[in-house]
Amino acid sequence: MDITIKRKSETFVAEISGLDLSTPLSDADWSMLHRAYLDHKVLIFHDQHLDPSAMARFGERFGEISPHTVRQYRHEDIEGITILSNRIEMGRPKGIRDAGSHWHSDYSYRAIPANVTILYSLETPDEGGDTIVCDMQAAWETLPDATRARLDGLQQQLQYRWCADRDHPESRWRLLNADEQLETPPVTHPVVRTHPETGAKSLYVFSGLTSGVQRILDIPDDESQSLLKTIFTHCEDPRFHYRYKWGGPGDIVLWDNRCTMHHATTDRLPPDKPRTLWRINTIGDKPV
Ligand SMILES: O=C(O)CCC(=O)C(=O)O
Ligand SMILES: [Fe+2]
Repeated sequence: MDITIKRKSETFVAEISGLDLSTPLSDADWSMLHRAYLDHKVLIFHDQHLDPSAMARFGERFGEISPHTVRQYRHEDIEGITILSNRIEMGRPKGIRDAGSHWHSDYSYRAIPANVTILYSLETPDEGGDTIVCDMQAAWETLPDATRARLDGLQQQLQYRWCADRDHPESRWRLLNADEQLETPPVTHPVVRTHPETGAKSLYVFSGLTSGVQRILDIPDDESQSLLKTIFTHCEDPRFHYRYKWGGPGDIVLWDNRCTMHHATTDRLPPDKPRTLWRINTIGDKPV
């Protein structure tokens, strides 16, 4: 079967057909797929049939698998797979109910954040639970020159679930136990990062609460706040976004966390619309 690659949006996202990801990929297929990953940032596949080990084998093509920070919902056979689900089974949640209904990039709060995120659908609702991705290279390239000149080279400090409002129910002070607090110290990352494989620059700062951006370093506090506001508002522009409506079991959506951010919509998904996905992440590089 011929492999086809169809671009879905002006600057990023491609749908690939003609590839069966349940069997080991030949080196030629992997090299084509890796090129597509760098060119389109987000790849979509349909009608795939993966068991946990096939999912892990596919993930390993992108690098070393990095298990989720939340241990409770790791797959019982393969710890690198985390279950995202709004199902309740025997009185207990089957998976993470809402893995991020705000703009974020996976593990940006770690010293070494994620490279790829791969999501594989086992069941999807007829309505709701879409996943939105944002092209952070396009967002960077369309900022005014003066803003780009100001931002380039700046560093930010962030910490998992840091929030100016300590009483926020989702803040680290409300949600994390002592061990989890110790495991998530503040980290410093550039505001604009250079992709380690393509050399392209992207914005690398995210408004979601899990990203926990505290401030841009070495500039006055009010300027840090106003620059962050400028960036977050700029990235809200739908021309950088692609909204994926899950089509049913066997869909795969994967993205490059080094040059995109994403937004789940599972916070508004009612419990009578079951949605269950498997997720894998691989370890990326220290952002520079
Ligand atoms: O469930 C989704 O649509 C995305 C989940 C997500 O952001 C994540 O697992 O990091
Ligand atoms: Fe995420």
